[in-house]
Amino acid sequence: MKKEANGILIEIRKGDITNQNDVEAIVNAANAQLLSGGGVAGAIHNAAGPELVKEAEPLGPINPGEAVLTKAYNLPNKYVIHCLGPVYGVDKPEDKLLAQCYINALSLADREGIKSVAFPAISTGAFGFPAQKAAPVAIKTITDQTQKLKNVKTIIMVLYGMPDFELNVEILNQTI
Ligand code: AR6
Repeated sequence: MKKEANGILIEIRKGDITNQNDVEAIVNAANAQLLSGGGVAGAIHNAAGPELVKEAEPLGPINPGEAVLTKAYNLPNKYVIHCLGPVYGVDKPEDKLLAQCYINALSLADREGIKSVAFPAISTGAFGFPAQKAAPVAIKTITDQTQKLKNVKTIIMVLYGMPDFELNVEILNQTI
C-alpha cells in the first residue's frame, strides 16, 4: 500500500526487513550496545555478517531515540541505520522517544543523500511498546518529516505479521 506526502512516497509492506532488495538503507531496532540480539537486530546481524558488529559496536552505547549509520555488508542494502527505541514503561516519555527514532533516522539518511529508507516497527517486540500505540506515532512522525526531507524520496514500513501490516495500513489511510 502506497501514499504520497510532499512528493515523498510512503509505503507499507509486509515482509522481512533483511529482504528489502530495492531499498538503500534499512533501519535496525537496535540495542544500546549495537550488538546482535533477538528480533530485528539478530536478523540484521546474521544477514550482514560479522563485519557489521565490528563497525557498529565502537559507535555505542547510544541513548533511546538516537540513530547511527553503518555499512550493510552482506545485506542487499547500502547502509544500516541503527536506532535505539524506548523500552515501554521504562524510557519516558515513550511516544516522544519513539518519534525521535524516526526523526533522527530520516534526518541522518537525508544528510547522507540516501534516497530510500525501510523501517521495522521499532520497540514493538522485545521492548514491549504496544503496536496499536506505536503505529500512529511512527506513521504521523514519518508523514510530518516529509516536509523537511531533500534527498529521501521513499519511506517504507516493513511489518513482519499480518495484524501489524493491516494496522499500519489503516493508520496510514487515516493520516493522509
Ligand atoms: N523483519 C521485520 N520485522 C521484524 C523482524 C524482521 N526480520 N523480526 C521481528 N520483527 P524487536 P524492539 C518485528 O524485538 O522491540 C533485540 O533483541 C517484531 O515482530 O526486534 O525495538 C535488540 O537486541 C516487532 O514487531 O525490536 C534489542 O535488545 C518489531 O519487529 C531489542 O530486541 C520490533 O521487534 C529491541 O527491541
